[in-house]
Amino acid sequence: MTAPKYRELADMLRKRIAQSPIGTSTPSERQLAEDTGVSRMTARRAIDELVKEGLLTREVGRGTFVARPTVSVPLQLTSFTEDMRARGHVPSSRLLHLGDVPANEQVATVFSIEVGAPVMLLSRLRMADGVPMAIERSHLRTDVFPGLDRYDFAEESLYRVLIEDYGVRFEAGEQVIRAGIVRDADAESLRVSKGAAVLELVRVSVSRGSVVEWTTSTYPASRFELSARIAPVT
Ligand code: 16G
Repeated sequence: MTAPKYRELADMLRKRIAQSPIGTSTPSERQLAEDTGVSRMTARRAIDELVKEGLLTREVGRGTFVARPTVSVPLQLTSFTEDMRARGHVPSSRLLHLGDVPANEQVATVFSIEVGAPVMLLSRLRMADGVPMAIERSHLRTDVFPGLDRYDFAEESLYRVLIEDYGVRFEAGEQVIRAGIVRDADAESLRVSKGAAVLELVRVSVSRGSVVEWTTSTYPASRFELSARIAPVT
């Protein structure tokens, strides 16, 4: 059985995209249909497929462009700022929330504190070269890090502040990765459609035997890849 037409067309476009710089504008449905002799519907399906895969981005009123490649995040106790810089991207953030919230049961269990005790919630939209990559919600112990709310976390790296100003020495961490669907409230900031697939990375990091941070990072699945060194079984 031969592959459907739109798949063949998508394959052809995939090869072209691989050789085009990020941001290159790609032909419109109409143009593509004309150039290749397929129907507009087939051209649309092929483009849709590539948008879904994260290879192309559609910008309303502007057209379709070659998307930036997936960001690769290592499984190490490094910060977003370091990860992005190491890959040649310019990191930036938009502050969404910074202030105390009462610990719910989950937060209280993670930090071994009373339910209702104040914890600092820092929420940020994290970007690479101005493109939204993740929404991060970090919980931190207010009593262990007093005065965290005086920092401008749109500019600052949380890990730099914790290490240099509060003397944290990250010694261990645990990370859980799970698939999910974007929260409706996050879809616009992340520039994905409602219902888009995301990956959530939940990190607990430990310094001097105590949990210092509990962070959930929500990445659109299309912009994310995880890489880890695989150690031999000992
Ligand atoms: C990373 C960490 C996150 C940490 C943040 C600090 C993962 C999955 N998470 O995103 O736990 O809070 O870096 O980033 O890697 P910053 O120092 O750039 O503010």
